Amino acid sequence: MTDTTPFAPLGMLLASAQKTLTEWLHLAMDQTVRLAVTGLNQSGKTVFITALVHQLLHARQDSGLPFFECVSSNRFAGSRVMMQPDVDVSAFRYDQFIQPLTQQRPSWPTRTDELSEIRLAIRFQPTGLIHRQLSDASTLYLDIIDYPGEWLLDLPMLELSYAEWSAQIFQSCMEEPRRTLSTEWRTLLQSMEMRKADDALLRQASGLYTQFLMRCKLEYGLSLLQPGRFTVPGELKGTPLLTFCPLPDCGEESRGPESVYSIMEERFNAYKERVVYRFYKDHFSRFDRQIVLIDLLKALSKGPENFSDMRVALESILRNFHYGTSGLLSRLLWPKIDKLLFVATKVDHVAANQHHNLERLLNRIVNKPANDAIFQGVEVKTMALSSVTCTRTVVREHDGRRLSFVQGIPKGRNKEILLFPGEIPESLPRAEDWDANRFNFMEFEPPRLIDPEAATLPHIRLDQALQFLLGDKLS
Ligand SMILES: Nc1nc2c(ncn2[C@@H]2O[C@H](COP(=O)(O)OP(=O)(O)OP(=O)(O)O)[C@@H](O)[C@H]2O)c(=O)[nH]1
Ligand SMILES: [Mg+2]
Repeated sequence: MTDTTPFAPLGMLLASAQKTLTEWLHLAMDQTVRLAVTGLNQSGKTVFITALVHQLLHARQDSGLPFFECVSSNRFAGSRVMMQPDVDVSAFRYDQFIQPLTQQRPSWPTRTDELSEIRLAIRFQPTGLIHRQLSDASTLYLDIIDYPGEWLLDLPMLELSYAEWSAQIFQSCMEEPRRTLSTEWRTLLQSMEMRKADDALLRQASGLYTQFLMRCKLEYGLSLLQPGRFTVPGELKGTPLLTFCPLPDCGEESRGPESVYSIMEERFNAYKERVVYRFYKDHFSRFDRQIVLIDLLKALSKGPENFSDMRVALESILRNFHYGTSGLLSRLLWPKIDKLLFVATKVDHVAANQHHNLERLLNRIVNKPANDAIFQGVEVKTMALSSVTCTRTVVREHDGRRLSFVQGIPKGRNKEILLFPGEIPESLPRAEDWDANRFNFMEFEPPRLIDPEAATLPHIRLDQALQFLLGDKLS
């Protein structure tokens, strides 16, 4: 038996150096785009990534992408899923998501509970004379990661100390519904012996805090729930890294080295460093382009608290990305996002004549982050789209008026219905809109394709999103 052990690390080193060199070359030649798909939980990230890959893989045979210039001008030469760049991240299981979506009785992907990654290679004929003379076809590599939306909410914690974070959480618990939902947890804290930490007590306190977060999520659909791993723990379930909770400021005398406060503060800092910072550094600090998916219709349906909770969560998340234009060197070393697309997702939940209002409402919601990004030189666009269209608009006479209905199969049912989803306000809803319970948008089952083998999934404006995000890199 030959002993190859001493050479293995050298071989591995060379392989990884080579990989890095290739990555850098792609970046230097502007041949890689790292797309940040950003969105709160259930905003439609996994479905968007799946639909995007699906459309790109089928773009040559069946071009349902008239506004994606590279395809409509016949310069698109095909695309393929490639080996992903990082060996320590799971592969995004495109096949596992697309198969159920396109079968006779289709179903949606399940909620994401881990990080995954996909790399697509897109071959195209360049338009520039010099490029054309150098080669017949060029390749653009598109890297995308998928992750549970809940984890995104941790990014704002990076800027906060334990005391500041705790104060923020207690402040939010002054208002309903958090006030009532957090009662049991806060009552326990009041009666807890703080001077000496005891493992069982730490677990009880963090357990009740986790229950409180879960109830906020499941009963009220709230978004701003920190730490994100408490509701979707992934591989960290049950570890001390997730065994802490916010504590009130109880004075110096209760902060001895063995006190509950010291131990929880230590764990909070370890969580920030080992979980949040690592996630951020490895996956969130190196994007070139960003799409922010916002489920405005769900937020409207869930009521004013949920709506404002979503806005605060979004704004605090967006503060963690780097925006601006960058030259070649800074693109390699300190990448920045130079194109930002805000999207209202699932626009097929409402009739076509409401799309414009949804876009105007979206503009109103993202006004501040959009203006901040524009100020830093970023190209910004907003649009309403649907990654997978599940309904069609039907216009009918009703009481002498022509009304637009949507027709589709509601989630959990088996038969199509015709329903009037109502109207979308073009600006922020007023108190009387909320009081009148005007917003109640239904969710739908995926469309049943007549010939799933032959057809691509229907969408609304996915091609315009692709054009905005990738068009210039494919020219
Ligand atoms: N009608 C319609 N529904 C959609 C569309 N995209 C997503 N949905 C619905 O939204 C749900 C959530 O979509 P996902 O893509 O799983 O959301 P996510 O952001 O990945 O969620 P997490 O993994 O929990 O963070 C799906 O199960 C569908 O019910 C769309 O384009 N049209
Ligand atoms: Mg997902």
